[in-house]
Amino acid sequence: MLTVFSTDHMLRSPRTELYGGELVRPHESPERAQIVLARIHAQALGEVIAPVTFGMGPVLRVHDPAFVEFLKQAWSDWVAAGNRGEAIPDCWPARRMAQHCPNSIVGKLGYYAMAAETSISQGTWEAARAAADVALTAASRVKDGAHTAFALCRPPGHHAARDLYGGYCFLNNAAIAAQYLRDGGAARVAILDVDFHHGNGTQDIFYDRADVLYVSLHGDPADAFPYFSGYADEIGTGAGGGFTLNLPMPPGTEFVVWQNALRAALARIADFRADALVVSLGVDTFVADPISFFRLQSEDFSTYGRMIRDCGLPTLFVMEGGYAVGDIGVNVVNVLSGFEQA
Ligand code: SP5
Ligand code: ZN
Repeated sequence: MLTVFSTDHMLRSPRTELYGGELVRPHESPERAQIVLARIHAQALGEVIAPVTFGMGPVLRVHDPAFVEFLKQAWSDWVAAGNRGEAIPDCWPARRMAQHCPNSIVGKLGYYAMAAETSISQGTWEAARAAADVALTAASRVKDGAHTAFALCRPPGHHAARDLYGGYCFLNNAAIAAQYLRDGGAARVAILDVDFHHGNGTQDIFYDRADVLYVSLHGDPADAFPYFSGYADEIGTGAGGGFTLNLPMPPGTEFVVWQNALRAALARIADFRADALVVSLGVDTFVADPISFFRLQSEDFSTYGRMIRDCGLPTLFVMEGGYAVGDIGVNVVNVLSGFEQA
C-alpha cells in the first residue's frame, strides 16, 4: 500500500494541552506519526511519498474562508496581542449569546473553537495545511485508479467542522479528501469513522447531503468527548436524512461488540452503493489508549482491516487519533496489512 507522509507534521508541536485542569504535554504529539512511519518501513508496507501541494482550492470546498484566514493568522495575532503562553480560548458563544465573530483574537478563539484542549502554537497552520495536502495526494491516487492508499496525516482532522477547530484538529483531512473524490467524479462517497471519538466535524460538513454517507463507531458521547455530538438520533437533515449513522458504545466495550457495530456500518455502506470509501482511521479504540475506553487488542485491528477490505471498494485511509504511542505503529499497520492480505 502506498503511504503519503510529510515531515511538515513536525511543525505541529505544541507544549501544552489543557487536561484535567492542568497544562500537560500533549497526547497528540509528533512522535505518533514517526512511530507509524517506522512501522510502515519495518513491515515493508510499501512506498512512502511526499505530498503534492494543492493550495486552498480543495480546502475551501469544505471550510469557511474566514475560518481558514483565522487559522492562518491566529498564532501571529495571539503573539502580537502580547500573550506569552500558547493560544487557548477562555470564552464561548454559549446558549442565548450573540453568534458574532469578534475582532479580538481571544474572542476569535472562542468563536472558532469547539474545545479548549487544543492549543494553537507556532507552526500549527503550516502543519495543518501539509496534512490536507497529504490527504489530497493520497486521494488523487485513488481517484486515478489505485485500489487503496494511506494518508499519514498529522494533525488529525475529524473534529474540525466547516468553521470549527478543536479535538486536536484544524482542517478536516478526511472531509477534504471525500469532497475531492466527489469533485473528481465519484457520485457517492462513504466515510467510515473508526476513531474512538465521534467525528463531529465530518458529520457536520455532510449532514444535509445524500451524496456523502457518514458512518461512525465511537464512545457514547454521554460519556466521552466530544460530548455534544454523536448520539444515535443524529441521522442527517433535509436531503441528508438517513445519510448519517451513529453507533455509540459504552465504556468497556470489547471487540466482539465493536465488530458487530462494524458489520452494521459496512452493511449500510454496501446498501449506499458507494463509489469510494474514506476511512477515518483512529486507533484510540486500543485497550491501552490513555484517553479512551474501548478494549480492542492489537490483533483485532488486523481482523477489522480484512472486514473493511471485504467491501471491495476503492479505499482511502486517513490517519486520525491513537495515543498509546508505543503501540500506535503496530495497530495502524495491522489495519492496513489486514486490508491488503488475500
Ligand atoms: C483526533 C482525536 O482523537 N481527538 C481526540 C480529542 C480528545 N480531546 C479531549 C480529551 C479529553 C479526555 N478526557 C479523558 C479522561 C480520561 N480519564
Ligand atoms: Zn479520537
